[in-house]
Amino acid sequence: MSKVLARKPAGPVFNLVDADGTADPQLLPPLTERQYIEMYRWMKISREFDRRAVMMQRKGQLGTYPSLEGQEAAQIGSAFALRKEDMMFPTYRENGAAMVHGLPIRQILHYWNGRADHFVKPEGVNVFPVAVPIATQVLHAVGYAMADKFKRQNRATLVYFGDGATSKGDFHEGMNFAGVFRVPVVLFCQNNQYAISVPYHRQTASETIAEKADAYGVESIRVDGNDVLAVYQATKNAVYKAYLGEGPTLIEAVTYRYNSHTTADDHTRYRSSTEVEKWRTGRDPILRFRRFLERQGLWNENQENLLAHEIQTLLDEEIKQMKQCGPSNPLHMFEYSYQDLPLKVEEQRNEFIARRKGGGIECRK
Ligand SMILES: Cc1ncc(C[n+]2csc(CCOP(=O)(O)OP(=O)(O)O)c2C)c(N)n1
Repeated sequence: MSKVLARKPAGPVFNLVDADGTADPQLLPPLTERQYIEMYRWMKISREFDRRAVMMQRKGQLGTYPSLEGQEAAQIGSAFALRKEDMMFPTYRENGAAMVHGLPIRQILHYWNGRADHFVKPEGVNVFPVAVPIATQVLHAVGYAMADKFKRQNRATLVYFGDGATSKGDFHEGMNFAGVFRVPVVLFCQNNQYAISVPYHRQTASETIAEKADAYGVESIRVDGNDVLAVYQATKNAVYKAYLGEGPTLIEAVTYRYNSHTTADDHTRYRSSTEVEKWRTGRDPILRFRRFLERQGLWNENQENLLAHEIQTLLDEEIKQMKQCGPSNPLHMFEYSYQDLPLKVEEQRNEFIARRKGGGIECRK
């Protein structure tokens, strides 16, 4: 008779602040009131930035844009747990995390506006360029962290990816290598429930992403990705472990994306509005943290209004600076990858120039 192997039940989701903002004071991370408010401020900047970016895309001022709305706690909480010298490897969706780690907002806008020439990161900002191919950055990050280990650099590398990326070989190769060589890397999965239109249950038969770490001898934690303090604490622990030379950690932050995958798809075609509303109204990360701050006596309506005004002024200025750079140069898509263009790519470039002639898009150079 065949034996049916019992599945291990999914572990609990690590959570510190409830939806109504209540928390056990004994369990809270040792943060100052200023740090709490700073976290809240960045969550609000991220959301407002995101909404403005979507609007700019609609007006033709940015290219395709991947919204992060709903994922602010996962991004801000994790980025806050890094020191300036730690390295961050984002995907295309981590605009909030990248700005917390020091990437100027106008530069993020330049990227989405196709301005490769303005996307050289400032000295000392440890954010790797955006990865659009799914999961490739896992390998880059693991290699980067391994180099740090060889050089005895006492720092951590954090790499972001989505639930869909865990179906790629790169994720598994990175996990395996990180596990065998005890690499100082934090593998941070934002499980936002969808890979474009593919829901979690079609992505993997595993109950959780976190449990995938077991096979590689890597420690993991499943955290409420809409609870900024829980995300912060889980990441801080993982980062410390990396500093101490105790190897990698996989973090699964359970969260939800409110909008379409990017401005190029329509999420109403693959999920119900009831499902989206359930997350928006019941589990919103910003609302939850605001309630927490209010309960702590750290926040009120007046401060909220002042912050809204500050953010508007900040974003107006960043957008103005970006627009002052003029239109992007489409020919740049052929640059920055090769010293000498391979024949095929050169042909494509020449064809592009020929087709564009008189087409209204300026090709400088
Ligand atoms: C190698 C590769 N294959 C396919 C794609 C097309 N693609 C873009 S985003 C995406 C889904 C990614 O989902 P997930 O990893 O969950 O991240 P999310 O976008 O939800 O943050 C796919 C398949 C790609 N960019 N790269």
